[in-house]
Amino acid sequence: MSTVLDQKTLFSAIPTIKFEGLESDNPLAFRWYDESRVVAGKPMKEWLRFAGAYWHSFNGSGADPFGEPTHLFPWDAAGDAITRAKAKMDAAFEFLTKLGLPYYCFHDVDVVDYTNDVADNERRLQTMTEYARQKQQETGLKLLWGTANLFSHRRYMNGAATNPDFHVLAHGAAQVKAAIDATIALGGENYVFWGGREGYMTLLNTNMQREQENFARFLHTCKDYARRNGFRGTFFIEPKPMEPTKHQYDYDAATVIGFLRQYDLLGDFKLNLEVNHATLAGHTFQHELQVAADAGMLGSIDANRGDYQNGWDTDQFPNDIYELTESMLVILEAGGLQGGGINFDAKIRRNSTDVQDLFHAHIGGMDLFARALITADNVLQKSDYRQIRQQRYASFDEGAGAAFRRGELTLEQLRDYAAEHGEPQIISGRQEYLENLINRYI
Ligand code: XUL
Ligand code: CO
Repeated sequence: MSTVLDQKTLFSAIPTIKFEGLESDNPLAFRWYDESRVVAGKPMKEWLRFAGAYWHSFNGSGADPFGEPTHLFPWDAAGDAITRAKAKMDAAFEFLTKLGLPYYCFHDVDVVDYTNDVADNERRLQTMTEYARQKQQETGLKLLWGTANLFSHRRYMNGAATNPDFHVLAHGAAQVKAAIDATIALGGENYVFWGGREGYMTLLNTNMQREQENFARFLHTCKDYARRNGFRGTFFIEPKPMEPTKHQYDYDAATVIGFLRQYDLLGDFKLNLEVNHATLAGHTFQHELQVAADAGMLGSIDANRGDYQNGWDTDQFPNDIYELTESMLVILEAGGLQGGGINFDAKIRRNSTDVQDLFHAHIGGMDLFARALITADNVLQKSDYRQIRQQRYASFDEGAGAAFRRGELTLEQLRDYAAEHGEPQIISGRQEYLENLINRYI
């Protein structure tokens, strides 16, 4: 994308990407992702529900704090805001269709440039919503989720829903209203809140309790509006511990679940978990998935990966089969994602400037998830993985252990059990055996 190509020809040299299997050495083909192959009772396509992320693939310029853009998109030179937005959407749908991605996701400002005029922004988004609706009809592509960007504009520097200034909160609400309208009009299946600036930089100027109460009230207000207007999908909160704020309120899955419970939002909201956000919070992705699954809140995934050496959100495409297989074990055992899918919230590197790079990135990610799905299913079906874990807790399935779980034992009775039965056996957790098991099925 470093050379400014004619808009219509940007992706024209790239063929439609097909499944060719493991024998293929074609880098523009899938080796694992065979969308109709049935795994664990469902076609892969239904387990994975892949989505392309508008913001990275069609807005991400490759610029970093040290350097100017390296991805020069031809649609940026196409004329006025709506003409540019339409040219970008043509390219986006061409890309998504060629890859066979069934879904896409966007922020309001990804689709069309916004100004400071609320009514003008609404008109712009409505125009582009109508354009997208036609494109969806032509291609069969669907909207996995919509969202509003309440973090880039300077007015949000102190937060949107948690801003100390009500006037700013109202602007955030105006944006969410328009983004919900667009999501409903496009048959969007979910709506995401990622609170990039919903947090604080220093407690010295922050009333944390007030901000969190306002945040909850804001979410209730948005949810009530959407429900009144016919939105039946799920709202997702996307946890992240920091960046851009020093301390984000939606720190991790457990924190968000506690927040939703405290403010009576559990019925309408689930979680959209992102790999690189999990690792920034000091967790594995698998941990975050399991916390959500255990609460019945595993909604959707933002797929990417971080960098072992960097402490920030590098949003690289996933490429670690071991990590993903462990993640797929959690997802399969939870029965899949609730309403969501796998959105590639990932960007090609600043110096990846060939048109093919965006395809290679997505093909790699899709193949990796497909392979992880197959591998995890094999581990569950063919190995003693489940049995080992079940056996580990067997002492709670009968006798005194089961009585304890039923709440029938007092502290004195537990004490007497310990005294009567002497010192427990040393029982191995067998971690290395289990790790080898996963590698065996990879
Ligand atoms: C930022 C991030 C966002 C959300 C949507 O780290 O992940 O792109 O996914 O606002
Ligand atoms: Co994300």
